[in-house]
Amino acid sequence: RCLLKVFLYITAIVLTTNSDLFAQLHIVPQPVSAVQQKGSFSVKDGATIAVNAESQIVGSYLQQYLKDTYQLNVKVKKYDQIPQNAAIQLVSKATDTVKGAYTMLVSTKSIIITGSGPGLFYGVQSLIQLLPGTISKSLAVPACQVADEPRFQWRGLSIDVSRHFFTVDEVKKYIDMMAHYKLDILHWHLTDDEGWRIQIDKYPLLTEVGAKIAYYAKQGKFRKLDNLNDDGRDGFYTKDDIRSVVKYAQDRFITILPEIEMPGHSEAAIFAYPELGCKDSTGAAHRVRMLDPSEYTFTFYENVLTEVMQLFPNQYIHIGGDEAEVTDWLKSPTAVALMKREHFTEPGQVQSYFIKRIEKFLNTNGKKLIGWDEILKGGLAPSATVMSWEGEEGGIIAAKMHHKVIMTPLPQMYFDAPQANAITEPIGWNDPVSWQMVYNYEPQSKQLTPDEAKYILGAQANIWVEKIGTYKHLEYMIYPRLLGVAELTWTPKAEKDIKRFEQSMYANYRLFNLWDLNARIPNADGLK
Ligand code: TNX
Repeated sequence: RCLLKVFLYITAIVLTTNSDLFAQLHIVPQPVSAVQQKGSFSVKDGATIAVNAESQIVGSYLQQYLKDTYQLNVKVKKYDQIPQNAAIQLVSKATDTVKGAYTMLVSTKSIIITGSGPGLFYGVQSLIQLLPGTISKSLAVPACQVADEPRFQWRGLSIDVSRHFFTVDEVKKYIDMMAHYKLDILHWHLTDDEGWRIQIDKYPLLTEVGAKIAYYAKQGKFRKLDNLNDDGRDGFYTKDDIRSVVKYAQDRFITILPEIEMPGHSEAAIFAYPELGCKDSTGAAHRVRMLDPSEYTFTFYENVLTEVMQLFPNQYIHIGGDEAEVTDWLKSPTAVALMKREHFTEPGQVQSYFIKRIEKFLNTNGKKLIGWDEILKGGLAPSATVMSWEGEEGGIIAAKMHHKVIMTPLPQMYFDAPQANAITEPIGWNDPVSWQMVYNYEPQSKQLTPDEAKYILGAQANIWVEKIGTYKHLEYMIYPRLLGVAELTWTPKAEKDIKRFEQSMYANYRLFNLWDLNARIPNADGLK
């Protein structure tokens, strides 16, 4: 099977790419401008990466990459003034251009990358994509001139660690692969019905009980779950784990957006602390996924968020808000009393009240709230950012209200859908979403005026793992489709070209091979 796989890899690459990889520069996402020149430069064992104080982290990153990937040992040397004869020169320059902008000049004498912190890092990623797919002590890079900057500042991907737990090392590999394609936001879906994955000191049962849902389900103490024989389902991250992932991401210029779900999708938390759950007038929990809008719940979640905010230095916190079964609240004495007091006529207003209270709390602590598009129901919280997943409609409405928006619509941005064939890739819901569909997605809808379109921060691909039981399977769902997301969020709209992209995408399979990345191979099974 392994031999067959190697054979398929090679045929797919040979069939679909130009056999001479140097005939064209293959950088994904396509840079704003990239011009190939005559000749090449070889990065050799013992070469020097010259850095200044600000480019040191990126220099060490490249050094480590060359060692891990090619067993090539290079030196990093720090200078006040970078010498012009060094093989690789990483020149950090504070620029007043777009965040992430860089230039790269590969001549027959040297490689010079110039940019600010993230820009330098992205320049290094472009360099990495020009390196060969075989291990050698001399890596030839085609001479070229690249000038580049991103179109959007939100280039995201999510990971669901609730339905299936992924280890710290797996999350770090996920981050590494995102970084290769210049993505900059990892949305970490840390809580859901099937598991609470983040240590909270004040409420230890969240992880002692809420992170062991599969164990309780096997004992018949929690409802029946799909894929129960998936052994890796349970687990959680300690605070040290979280800090180490945050730092790892930071070094790769990736911001982590933590998500703590409320008021729906909260079954694991309620299982650990039943007092949180929505009850009927007899006091019995009549639904186990919905939080009761009680003072106990608000205090509990404010305490949780206080600990979460300490771990994540970024400005945004995602509070979920999707698929809340708001009609459940009509049976809850707490919610009914709240509706009476606030003169609400329908339970959607309770959802809005809930989110607005949480937003106020976050804002008081210097953070901003993001929620799924259902937070529009009953009135949007004053400064909330909306993630539009049920198509683009919620995002369009929010942008017209001058709220910030991240486009992550079904079907194009949903990577839990099969890539080509629902029979050979049995996920269970959603029609196939091909890499071509992903590539052709345009985040700034025609329904928006140019002024409204500015509220679209970018786009993000989402993946849910109810039916995905291993890290390898997760990679298979994400690649190569993620390369499409990289290009649609980075490359100027006018530069997009699906034929050229297809070539570059296939050229990247030689790197997938080096990285041991389990990407689906289009065409290998006769399906695009
Ligand atoms: C809806 S997409 C969800 C996820 C599920 C997915 C598939 C979204 C915001 N919420 O929690 O995993 O459907 O069941």
